[in-house]
Amino acid sequence: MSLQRTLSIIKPDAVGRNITGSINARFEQEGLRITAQKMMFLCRSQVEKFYEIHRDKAFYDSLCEYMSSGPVVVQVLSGEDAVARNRRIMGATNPANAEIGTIRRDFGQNVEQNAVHGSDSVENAEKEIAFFFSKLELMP
Ligand code: IDP
Ligand code: MG
Repeated sequence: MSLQRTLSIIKPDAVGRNITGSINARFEQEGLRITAQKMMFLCRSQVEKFYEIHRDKAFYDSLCEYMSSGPVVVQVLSGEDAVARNRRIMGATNPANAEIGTIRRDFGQNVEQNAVHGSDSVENAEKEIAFFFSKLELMP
C-alpha cells in the first residue's frame, strides 16, 4: 500500500443528470479524498489528445464526440492505493458487467456513457493529472 493520487473524470452523462455530488460521496465513503477539482467543457481536439491511446479503436470517434458533448468534472483523488482503489469503486467499463455497489453499475448508462473515467496505472495517473492541472492547482 502506498499513498497515491489518480485522475478521475465525471463524464458528460453524469454531469448532465446532476449526480456529481452522489458520485463524489462514493469516493469519500470509500476513503479517497478529492484534492483538486474543476468543471471543464472540453473541445473535441482536447478529448482526442486525452484518449489518443484509443485512436485505433472502433469506438474512438463516438467516444470523442460524447466526451466533448457537455461539461465534465476533472478531479484528483488521493489516498492509500488510490489508483486501484478508484478502479474498484468505479467498476468494470461496461456497467452491465460492473459489480453491484460500484459507480458504473449504479450510475452508468451503457459501455460508452459509463459515468466516470479513472487512471489505470500510477504512471498514467501522473501523466493525466499533468494533462489537466497546473502545479498551482495541486496540493504540495
Ligand atoms: P476504462 O474507462 O474502463 O479504462 P477503456 O478501455 O480505457 O475503459 O475505454 C475508455 C472509454 O471508452 C470507456 O470508459 C468508455 O467510455 C469507452 N468505451 C470502451 N469500450 C467501449 C466500447 O466497446 N464501445 C463504446 N465505448 C467504449
Ligand atoms: Mg482506460
